[in-house]
Amino acid sequence: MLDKIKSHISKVSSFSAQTGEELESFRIKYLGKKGILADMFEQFKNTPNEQKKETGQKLNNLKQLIQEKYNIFKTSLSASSEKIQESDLTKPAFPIYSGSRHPVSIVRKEIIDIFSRLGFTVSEGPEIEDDNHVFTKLNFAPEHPARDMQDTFYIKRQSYEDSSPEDILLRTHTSSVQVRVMERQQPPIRTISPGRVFRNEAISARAHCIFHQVEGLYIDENVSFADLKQTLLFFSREMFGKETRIRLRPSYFPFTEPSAEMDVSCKICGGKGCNICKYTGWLEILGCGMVHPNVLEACGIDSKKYTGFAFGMGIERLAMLKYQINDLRLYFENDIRFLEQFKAAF
Ligand code: 2U9
Repeated sequence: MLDKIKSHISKVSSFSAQTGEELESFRIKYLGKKGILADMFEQFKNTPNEQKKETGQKLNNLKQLIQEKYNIFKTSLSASSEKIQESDLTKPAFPIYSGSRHPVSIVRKEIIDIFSRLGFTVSEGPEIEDDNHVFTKLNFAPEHPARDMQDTFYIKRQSYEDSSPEDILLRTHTSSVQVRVMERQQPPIRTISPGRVFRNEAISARAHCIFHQVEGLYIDENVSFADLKQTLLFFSREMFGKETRIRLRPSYFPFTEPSAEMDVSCKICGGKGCNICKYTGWLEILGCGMVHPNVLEACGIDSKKYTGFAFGMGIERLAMLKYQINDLRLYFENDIRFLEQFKAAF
């Protein structure tokens, strides 16, 4: 018996199959119901007890070897038959579907690139915030309507320490990120914060409960309104072309004083008037102002020594003007026919 096993081990070791048929006869010969292995296991029953251990081990080795041989040739023969099919050079190629960047990502990158060239860093922070960073430190009065549940999404959560309710909410602007920068860093500060913001609004062509902003902050000694104007003029010319003009209209925000809204000359009509700019020649693109001294003090910055400017813009709105998109909902629907139109833009 042991000799027989030895001779089969050497035969199986040197076996190779060139075709599926050869492999199949190998399988029938060794692994079939009436094959060599079945026969030998039958004979094994009559092996004297003192030889059973050694014979059993050798027989199992043979069985394992046969199975491995069979598996190796089965995989290699089926792979090579697939290869033959694949190498049909007349077959049409698989189409390569390339994606495109979302218009919000394209415009966000453009804004970041422009301000990076002026030395602004990019800062990020949490979307789930507290009242302090979104409202209180930004000089919002306790009864300011923006704090209202009708404008802001609140999250009910209990404090881990004493189970009291906490003022957790979704940020309504990314100014909260800049409050966090000021808390941990003294001037000079020159940073922009792009990110998602959330407002409790009914969804329509012109409003959405989620949108993207970029806010900017520049704080140092002797920063003036003239610095703000020059920075925003540079930004507008880089973004909309070097012929672009800007104008500032007085406005009000709790966190800046004085405050302004900024328009750029309409690129479509060059300022002459068209239906995009509603025949005014101007397009409103951002809000800005000098950081309120109360905000500086609330964040641990000496308002006698330092001044600063800030600005904020909605990315969807900028992309709407750039690509003449007339409905905000298109940004969030992921309709491939909308998204594919931005393939050409980097
Ligand atoms: C700090 C202090 C002040 C950021 C500013 C605006 C004016 C503004 C809106 C434009 C359209 C938001 O997306 S929008 O709805 N923003 O008008 N934002 S000044 O002021 C800051 C920022 C950070 C610490």
